[in-house]
Amino acid sequence: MQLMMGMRGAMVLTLSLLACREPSDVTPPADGGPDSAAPDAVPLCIDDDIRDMGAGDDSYAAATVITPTIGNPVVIEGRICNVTTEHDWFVVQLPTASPVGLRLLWPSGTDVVTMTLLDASYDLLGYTYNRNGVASLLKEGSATYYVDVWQSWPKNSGVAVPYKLEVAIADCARPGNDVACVDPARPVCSDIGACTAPRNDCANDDAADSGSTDDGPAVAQDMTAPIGTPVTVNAAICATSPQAREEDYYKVAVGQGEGLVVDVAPANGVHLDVSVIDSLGRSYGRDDYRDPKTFTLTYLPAGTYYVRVVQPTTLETNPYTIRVTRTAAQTCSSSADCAAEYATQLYRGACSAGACSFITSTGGALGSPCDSFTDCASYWCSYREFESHAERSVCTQTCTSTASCVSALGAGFACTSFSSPNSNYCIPSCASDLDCGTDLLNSIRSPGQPWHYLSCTTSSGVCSGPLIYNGWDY
Ligand SMILES: [Ca+2]
Ligand SMILES: [Ca+2]
Ligand SMILES: [Ca+2]
Ligand SMILES: [Ca+2]
Repeated sequence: MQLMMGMRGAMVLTLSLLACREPSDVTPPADGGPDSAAPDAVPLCIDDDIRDMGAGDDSYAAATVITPTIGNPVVIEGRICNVTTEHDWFVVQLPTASPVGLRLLWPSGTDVVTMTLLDASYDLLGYTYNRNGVASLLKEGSATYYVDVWQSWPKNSGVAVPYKLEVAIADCARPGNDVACVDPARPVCSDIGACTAPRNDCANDDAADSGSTDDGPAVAQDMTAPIGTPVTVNAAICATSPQAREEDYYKVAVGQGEGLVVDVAPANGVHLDVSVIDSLGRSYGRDDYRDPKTFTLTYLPAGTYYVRVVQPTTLETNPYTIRVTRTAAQTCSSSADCAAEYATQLYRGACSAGACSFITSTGGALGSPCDSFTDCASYWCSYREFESHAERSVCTQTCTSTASCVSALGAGFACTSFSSPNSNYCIPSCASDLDCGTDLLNSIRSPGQPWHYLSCTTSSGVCSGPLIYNGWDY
């Protein structure tokens, strides 16, 4: 993309970028955004930063060089105003082509500050603006990136707004991918996808968070003990949020075919988010709506498993207790064994060497066994989280009638009956609500169950909704 500077160039850039913005990154201002009207009188920029003294940094040719290394972000402090010539350009130069993470912070309010990211050929990689005071971009594919910081609202505003620009090599690829951070000094995958040091923000936290922390898998507390011997840790946690970053990690090593029971009991009635993951970050189970929670996992492949605890809703520090128990090894003989324990365990459909693993093949034809959408050429797998009899799960397709399912997949299949016609697909005929699986977003649990199960009409074998999606029934 050829960039032209000056008011007319800026307008062209704005309009073309609006057409390709990513919706998740962009909050259009309600009362106007980047200026596309004719220019008014333009004031000078007052209180600009030191890089705008002298020749300035208002074009990519005059960009300030940033050379982040693996580790914590480079932090640049600057000021930006909305006069037509004021842009702050940076060029990020990395040793090799690597993902880059950027975060821009400024006082939230009415000011809209915009960050544009280009590659070495000035092709657009990303674009974000809002008035919330924080904007992030995480992109890959280059060793050289150009970053343009500019103010798009209010228009013709000559008083500079302070900002901080954080730039890092995104060595853990995506925010929260803590398992990719193997250095105990930098165990946390930050909001911009870089392994960073923990922040230790909580008051009255537990012993594991004083001094060093347990904020990533690389520094997880080891709860491995002999089979059948529970290990209990009394801990505490505050919110994970921009104000207070806190996670507690635990790990346990198991042998082939063993199981785990993980109990997490918060005090003070607070809700915790708990996940059990493997060394690749794959989730093995969930229990989102019960506090206290219990996860029961079976037929695990030998390896190290991690329990991640976060407190999403309240800032203050609350105590909780975690108990982990290894259970005796069993040997699976078929995928039915893998499906037998289903209430809080995600189905892993491959019985291999006596343990149950995720199916990792891709492109499966209709009727092929599956445990996730990526196993199937159609991207439709009939498995629905925490259903019973998941061993019947196969690659499937959307449908409008049970007759079409029988035609495509054979007897014993039915078309779901959700309220949105486009979300129905062929699944094995149900004999109970548990066979239908769950609506993960519905917090009203079925009696005696950790989840809200969908409804089975036993006479027809049809599962029906409604489902909740982003707050809407469909
Ligand atoms: Ca400036
Ligand atoms: Ca400038
Ligand atoms: Ca803690
Ligand atoms: Ca912690």
